Amino acid sequence: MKEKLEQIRTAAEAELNSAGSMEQLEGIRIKYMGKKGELTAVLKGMGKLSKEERPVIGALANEIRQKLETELESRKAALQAELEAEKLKEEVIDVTMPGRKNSEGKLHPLTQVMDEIKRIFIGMGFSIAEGPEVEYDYYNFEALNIPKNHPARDTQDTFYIEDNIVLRTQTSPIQVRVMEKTKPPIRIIAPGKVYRSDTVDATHSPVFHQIEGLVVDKDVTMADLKGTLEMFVKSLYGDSTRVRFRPHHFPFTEPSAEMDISCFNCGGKGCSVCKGEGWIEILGCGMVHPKVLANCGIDPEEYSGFAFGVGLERIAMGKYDINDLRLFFENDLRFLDQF
Ligand code: 2NM
Repeated sequence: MKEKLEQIRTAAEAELNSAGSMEQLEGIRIKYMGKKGELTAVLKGMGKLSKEERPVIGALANEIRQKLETELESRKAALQAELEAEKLKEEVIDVTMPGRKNSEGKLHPLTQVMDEIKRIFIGMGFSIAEGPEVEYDYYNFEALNIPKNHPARDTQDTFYIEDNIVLRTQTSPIQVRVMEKTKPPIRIIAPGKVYRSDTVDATHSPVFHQIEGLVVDKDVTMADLKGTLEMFVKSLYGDSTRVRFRPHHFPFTEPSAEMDISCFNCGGKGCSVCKGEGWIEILGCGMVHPKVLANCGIDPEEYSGFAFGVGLERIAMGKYDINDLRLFFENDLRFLDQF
């Protein structure tokens, strides 16, 4: 019996020393010390031993079991440490590595300027109106009192789709459509793309952006026009901005004017931005022509209105000091990233 126990000890110790995984260690525990284990079997068979033998073999068997249990635990601990060390090595993080850069999207500078202008007019009670970019000749020209022989109608200036269908050359056809179906008061801005048959250069593009505005109500006067537009540019360029109006001609407004603002760069003293003038041209405007109101079913004896048109590219070029309009349309990220 004693030899049997020593044999178990030797075999178990050898197996323990060569075990390479937690599963193997558990297998060894079951093999020797489990319910049906070899060592357990010896302890269970103690009853059959003689009175003299029993305490000697019992002591030895217990000693071996304790020894094996201790060794098993320490092998487990060592293996656990080994596995953890390996895992740490595998998952090591180099905290000195540069981080992954999040690429940050931004709005196109024209969209930013468009949003800012919309925000200002919405604050003054205007709503936003939209309409088709492919438009009837009637809405783009005829209703706006632009006569048949007007140079704007020429194929030199306008893209024709068919005889009576064009790419809109301004956003005013939107306003004609709104006037046709809305009883005043009307307070709208009409933002969007417009098209003209221009050759591309630093200041011309066949596609550009406009925001036009329209107010129609009883007793609307030139004073309302001036007050509204002065508020607008003071919001956009700052409270110290001054305005001046120069007489002009548009077929759809009478009287018509162009509005200048005091130079946002030099305040009016004269600099390279305003080319020594102290003033910068910013928009066209006027009182809606009675014929235009009548064309849209609004009685010019009862109602009057003012309208204006702003070129977005020109505003953005001034605001961001951009000298070539083509940059807006090339989508070069080196340009777009700057705004
Ligand atoms: C401008 C300048 C002046 C204008 C006129 C109208 C309408 F539809 F009411 F007749 N909409 N926009 C207008 C007036 C546009 O752009 C430079």
